[in-house]
Amino acid sequence: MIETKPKKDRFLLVGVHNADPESMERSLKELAQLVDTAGGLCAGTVTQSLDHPHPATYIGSGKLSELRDLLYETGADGIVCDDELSPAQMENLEAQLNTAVLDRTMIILDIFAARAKSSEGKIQVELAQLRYRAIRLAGMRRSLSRLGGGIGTRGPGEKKLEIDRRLVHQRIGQLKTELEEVKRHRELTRKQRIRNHVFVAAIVGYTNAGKSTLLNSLTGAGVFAENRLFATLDPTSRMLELGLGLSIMLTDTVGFINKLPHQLIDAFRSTLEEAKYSDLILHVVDASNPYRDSQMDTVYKTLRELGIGGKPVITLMNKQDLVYADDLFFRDPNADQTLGISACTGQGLDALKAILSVSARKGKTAVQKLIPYRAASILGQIRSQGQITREEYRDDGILISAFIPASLASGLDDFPDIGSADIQKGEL
Ligand SMILES: Nc1nc2c(ncn2[C@@H]2O[C@H](COP(=O)(O)OP(=O)(O)OP(=O)(O)O)[C@@H](O)[C@H]2O)c(=O)[nH]1
Ligand SMILES: [Mg+2]
Repeated sequence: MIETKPKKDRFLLVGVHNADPESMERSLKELAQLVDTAGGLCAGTVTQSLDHPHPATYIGSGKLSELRDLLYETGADGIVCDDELSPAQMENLEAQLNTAVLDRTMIILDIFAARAKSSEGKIQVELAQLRYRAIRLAGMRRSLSRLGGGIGTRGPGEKKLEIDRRLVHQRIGQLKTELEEVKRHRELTRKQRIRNHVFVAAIVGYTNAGKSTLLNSLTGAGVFAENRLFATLDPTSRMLELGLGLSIMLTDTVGFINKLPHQLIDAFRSTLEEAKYSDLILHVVDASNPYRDSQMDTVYKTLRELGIGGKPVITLMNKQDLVYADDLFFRDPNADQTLGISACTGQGLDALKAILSVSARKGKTAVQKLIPYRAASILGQIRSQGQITREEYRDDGILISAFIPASLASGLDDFPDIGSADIQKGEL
């Protein structure tokens, strides 16, 4: 039996740089990875040094003819430009090269569309895709018809994206309403969490840094983690037990990437903002990646763009099992603390838990008290300002163990302290 696999479209990657050829090379390598993730193949690269991409054709006319020749020689199915193209650039390139013209944004949107699982994720991706398309419909229709239904044509859940201008705008309106609804729900859950005073640490970082692997190692969450870009789209939260009844919430989020399309940032704002309402940022870095420094810069830039700043940051230099010994003592100057870990081998995770315990308890005092029933109303305050780790109703009162702000602790001075030994006794 002969198995026929669907043919992969082959693309020439096109990049422009102004001064720093190294950063462009890094960006093109990443673009090749993105194209591969989206199910295409890289057939070659063409680069040009320019102060700004050419406003009409992205690259200059000389390069354009070089690109035309290379398209002919390689028989590639299209080109992918490393920056987001304007509608005019896309139309002009398509007309002059007679081939499918895609850009970095389309590829990232396509990957997101394939990954979207939850209804919120699907709405967000489709909205971002349609916003991108709304101003490029004519050019895209011609360009994509050359690829026969591959990259760039798929919406979430393999659904074909709308191409009729009037319907696109209608659908955008509909999706915005749906998204508002989902957002309201998310707000509610968040408020609930704040009311319960759960300490939240948000795991953020560049795509493929190991965020989901870390959440899995710490909590056994069973989140999909894979050696591919954007494995995670939907935020997942899990409780992490830190001993003595103290638990905090860890939230895994979508990864960042250089030149993350603004349509995605807008559409994913509420998902990405999970980090905004956290008490602490855990910044996971792939320490074994040669480009880790620029990846870290991208993460901080994206956090700023999302209005997330001024929170304590712990940078986790992950994948220490792959790092050479002389590279181990790196410190992130933007973070409050830097810690080397390996989410795979478990190295450094106990130290991380100790740091998390200290952070979660900062400014809080551990109390173990027997509250008489006549003063039971104070439990409401304890619950709202602190975290109760144990609550037991006995004949002589309510026995509680809790972490509470010092100001509240002094208000409990009149009630008897109960040591852990007494608690044990009480149990007997
Ligand atoms: N060797 C090694 N590999 C790791 C480590 N942590 C994660 N990985 C691998 O790195 C790859 C990416 O891991 P994920 O946890 O999916 O990364 P992520 O940051 O969640 O990625 P996205 O969801 O795509 O943003 C997987 O193949 C993991 O097995 C580590 O400590 N050591
Ligand atoms: Mg992930």
